[in-house]
Amino acid sequence: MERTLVLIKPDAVQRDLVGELIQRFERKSLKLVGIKMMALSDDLLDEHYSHLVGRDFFAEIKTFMRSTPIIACCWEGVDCVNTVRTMCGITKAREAAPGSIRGDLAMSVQANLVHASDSLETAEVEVARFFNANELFAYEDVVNPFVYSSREK
Ligand code: IDP
Ligand code: MG
Repeated sequence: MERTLVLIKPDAVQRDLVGELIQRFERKSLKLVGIKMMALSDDLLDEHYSHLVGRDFFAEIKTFMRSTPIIACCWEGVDCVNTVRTMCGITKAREAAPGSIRGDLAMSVQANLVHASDSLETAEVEVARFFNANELFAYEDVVNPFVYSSREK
């Protein structure tokens, strides 16, 4: 079963959307296997946004991401990396599809509420970047037989 990293960003914390965002993933029937509030360090952000080093907005994103603590979540599900990206919508929130988190709830490119891992390889690296092994939990999901058919797992 895939796992993916979601970060609930400072704009969601300030706008009291933490519960709404967690609820969207819960209602989709993704399984929550890790969650914590964190203040992000400069070093961690350099690593996490290393693909954006050199862009003129790099310093601004780091300041934004450090403006409040964030909520890190690890979600599990069949094909959940792509599913969660689709649920988040495209980066430029004001053009994101209605029905997606960004499409429904945000207008900005920078303040777009959530981070979600963009591939299975990235997800593995990112989950390990934000969670220690003992902060991730394996437990029986009793509704699982009603979420997936036996052939899908
Ligand atoms: P993603 O979050 O949709 O995967 P990335 O390209 O990985 O988008 O960028 C990471 C984050 O950096 C975005 O979610 C957004 O907060 C910020 N960002 C990306 N491009 C811009 C930009 O052109 N201006 C300001 N912030 C940006
Ligand atoms: Mg990205």
